[in-house]
Amino acid sequence: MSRAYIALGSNLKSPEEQVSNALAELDSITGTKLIKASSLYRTAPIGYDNQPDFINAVAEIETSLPPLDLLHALLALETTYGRERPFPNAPRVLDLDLLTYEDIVLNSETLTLPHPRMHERGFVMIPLAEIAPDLVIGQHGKITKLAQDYANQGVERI
Ligand code: PH2
Ligand code: MG
Ligand code: MG
Repeated sequence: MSRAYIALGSNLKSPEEQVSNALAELDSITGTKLIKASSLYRTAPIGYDNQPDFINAVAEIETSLPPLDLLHALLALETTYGRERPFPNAPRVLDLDLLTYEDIVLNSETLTLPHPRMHERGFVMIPLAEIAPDLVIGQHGKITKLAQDYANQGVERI
């Protein structure tokens, strides 16, 4: 089994429910077990401002799926929740991002590991610090240290 971390986000159609339901459903992905879930966080939108606040969380899973199969299972789950992609960073019912998979470093067209923007996003780093303070992200370093830098990004634990 391999350990991976997933970021969850929603800002449409009862976001708290979408994220809570999706956290539980990670456990129903083939060969995959939910190990830990963070609290839910209400977060200010980053990247495209003119949209509702998000609910974000992160999860630790163990899986027997290789990285690309896991990615496709996550995208399939987004689709069953009604995810649409009208433009980059658009509001969404559910976003599931693969953050890390063991300590694999990968740069392919379909998947980059670790997630290339995770270390600069408070809505990822702060929930991740809650469940995996000692995790190290490649050259960016330890989560607890990274999370401190984003304490003022409008991330509120709920
Ligand atoms: N996701 C993005 C872009 N901006 N902002 C917040 N607060 N939460 C997100 O999940 C989020 C975002 C791209 O996936
Ligand atoms: Mg995302
Ligand atoms: Mg995504």
